[in-house]
Amino acid sequence: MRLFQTARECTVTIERTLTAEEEFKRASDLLRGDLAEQLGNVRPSIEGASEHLLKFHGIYAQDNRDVRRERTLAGEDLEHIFMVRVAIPGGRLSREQWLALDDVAGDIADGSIRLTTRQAVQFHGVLKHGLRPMAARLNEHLMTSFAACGDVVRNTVMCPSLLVAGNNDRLVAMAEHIARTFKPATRAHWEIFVEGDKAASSEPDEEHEFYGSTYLPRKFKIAIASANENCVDVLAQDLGLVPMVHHELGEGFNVVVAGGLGRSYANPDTFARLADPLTFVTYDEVDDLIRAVLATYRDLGDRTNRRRARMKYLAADAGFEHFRQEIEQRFTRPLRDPLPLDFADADDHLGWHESVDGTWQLGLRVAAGRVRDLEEGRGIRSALREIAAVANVEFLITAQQDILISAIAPEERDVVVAVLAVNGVRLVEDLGAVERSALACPALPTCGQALAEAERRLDGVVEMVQSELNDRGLQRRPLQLRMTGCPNGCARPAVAEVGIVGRTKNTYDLFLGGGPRGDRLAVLHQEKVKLEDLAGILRPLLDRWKLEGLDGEAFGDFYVRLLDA
Ligand code: SRM
Ligand code: SF4
Repeated sequence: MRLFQTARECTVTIERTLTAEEEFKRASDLLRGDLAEQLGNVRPSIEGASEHLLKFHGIYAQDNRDVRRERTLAGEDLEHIFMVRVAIPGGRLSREQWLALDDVAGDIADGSIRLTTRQAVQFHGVLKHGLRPMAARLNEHLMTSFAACGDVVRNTVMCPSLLVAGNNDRLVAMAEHIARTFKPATRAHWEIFVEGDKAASSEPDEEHEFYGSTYLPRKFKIAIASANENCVDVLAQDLGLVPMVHHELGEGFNVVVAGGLGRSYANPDTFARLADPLTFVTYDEVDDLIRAVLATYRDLGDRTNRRRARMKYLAADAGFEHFRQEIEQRFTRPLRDPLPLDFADADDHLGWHESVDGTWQLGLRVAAGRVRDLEEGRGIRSALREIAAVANVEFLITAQQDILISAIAPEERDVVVAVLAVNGVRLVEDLGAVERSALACPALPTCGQALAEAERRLDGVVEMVQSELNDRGLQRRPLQLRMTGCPNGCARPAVAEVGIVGRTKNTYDLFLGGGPRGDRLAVLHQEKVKLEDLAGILRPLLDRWKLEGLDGEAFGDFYVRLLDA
């Protein structure tokens, strides 16, 4: 039985209700719109349909929300700024690339490099006239913001342990391969942002053979996880690949599909959903499988309502079996049963680890992913810059917003440690249990969707929760805390042990009971909590965890056991 019509069969009905964004894409001349003209004018903003197209180029039009009200009251224009996201497949950067990012942060952005929960990099506070120079500088160092956002396959995340050269060579290039295959083919970005007036714009350009001119209904996220631990939150992804060995077929991937965490208060039919196991494929089959899943989404995803355009809703509305049949049809052969998945707790990869080639890797926590000096010329930004300049290392960004300095030669370990010490960068041994794993999204003042603070309040919240643990002698017990300014869930609070989700300017919904393995959704414990009341709400639960918790039982597991009792 066929549950869906194909996109072609649906054309007549869909065309009446397509979202404005679908029309913008179709009419955009392959993502050009009037971006070139708008970039050239003296206004500080980009407006109209091109503001949407800008996202495909990795750029978000924002305004400084700290001054929005006073400017509006004074009848002044907003302070227009831009966020630029650089897609970094698997989060892997050479030292030259790190230095280039650092230069760009200082010369064109607000002096910080923001590591994201998808192993990418964001720059904030970029002015319009800085967008073209930034694109050119990134391009010189083989980086780009193109397709870091927009209705395409987003930055593919990958467990850093799979990326360490020599560990598993076949996996090392996988995230890059996915990025190359599913990057839009149009030359628009290079023409408009990189080459500018030098671009030979009269040459014909081509649509991507897979996407066509309307790309995907919305974003699509892929992760490659380790089979042992779930640091990338693979079940929060549209498509997750877990390298595993099949008893008959040998090496391949267990595939999970249709996860996603975003919700919206205004749309009660939106929800977080964990991915379901789909199948096991061999290495030879994985490209076809990715394409089949994506084609299902491209053809059948909702292009009439962007709030429900993610693939998870397709699977949920149709029922997983029907959704699976649609994928199978596009895969053109039967899908095997998946293998069982059994993750251990997520590894944060912090601290020292020896690689199989004899080099070392040092994982450093970056609070809320914000690489910035806290005093002039001293701090984590200066430290990473100096290390990149003097040592022959690589950098890996993790899905926990942290950074790993990789490929450190044994004789360079002391230099690295000395530079970090001079800059006051704390190593994992000096971190509290809560701060070690805490995440926060950027929220205010840059994010246009933020209802409440997140990144700027994280330290205070971490300190408060840590102090509650300390008071109970639980200071060494890990507790995963994630905070976001709205229910879009960019720091993945929906799978955290403690998820703090912005509801109004001063209140948050408190979610508890996600798992440290990322395999369980947290449940709403209390709505509209003020941060000053958080400790009081957690206190009795922490008391019971201490008294009634089983040996080594994680807080999230304990909380769910309490609910079930
Ligand atoms: Fe996100 C939108 C930041 C990971 C779900 N996200 C945004 C925007 C672009 C706000 C906007 O649309 O105007 C935020 C930029 C704020 C700023 O000022 O920088 C933003 N998201 C982030 C980052 C930087 C958070 C971080 O702390 O690192 C992450 C960048 C990822 C990257 O490098 O590509 C980020 N966002 C996520 C994740 C987690 C993940 O992918 O593992 C999620 C939940 C998973 C999911 O997709 O379901 C997530 N972001 C969203 C959503 C909700 C999507 C939905 O299904 O409805 C939005 C809203 C939207 O797309 O309209 C959103
Ligand atoms: Fe913005 Fe909400 Fe994402 Fe935070 S969770 S960055 S507030 S969209």
